[in-house]
Amino acid sequence: MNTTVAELAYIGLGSNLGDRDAALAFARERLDALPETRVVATSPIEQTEPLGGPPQGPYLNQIVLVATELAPRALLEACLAIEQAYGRERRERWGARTLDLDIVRYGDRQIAEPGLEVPHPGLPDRPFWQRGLMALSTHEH
Ligand code: A4P
Ligand code: MG
Repeated sequence: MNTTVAELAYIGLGSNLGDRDAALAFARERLDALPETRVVATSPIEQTEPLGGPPQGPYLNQIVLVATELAPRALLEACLAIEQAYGRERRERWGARTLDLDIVRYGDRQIAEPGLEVPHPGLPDRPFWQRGLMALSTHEH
């Protein structure tokens, strides 16, 4: 008997290299294909100026709302695996590429563990994430 209840998690997608729309589409498809997980809704895609780091091109950012029975740590590992799968698929053809998946929120949970902080500590500084969460807030209950 499986008594796990699905929870709502918000995944932040970001790409600023190569075919950015394709990177986000890849991430959405792979999230929906994860076990015990489905994509419930997606925010509009925004082009944003890079925050921090060395000089670099603009990002495309999007928030994806998933309903998942994966625990936060399992969801994080799945996100990292999606990033790696995208890197592997592109490496031969296009060289550098980037796809980031961050767990922005996971239900109401507060998590501060090595390698996993939820809500993501970047949330207060990222208006594009805040707008994405707002756009999806009607799906909360
Ligand atoms: N980690 C801890 N908490 C989390 C979480 N809630 N979600 C750890 C995801 N990962 C989390 O991440 C490094 C490690 O963070 C992971 O192994 C995980 O254990 P990473 O994605 O491999 O490394 P990174 O992306 O280089 O660093 P970091 O600190 O995750 O940076 P961010 O926050 O991803 O920022 N500007 C714009 N406009 N838009 C962007 O999307 N993104 C970044 C990268 C910089 N500037 C940006 C954007
Ligand atoms: Mg990241």
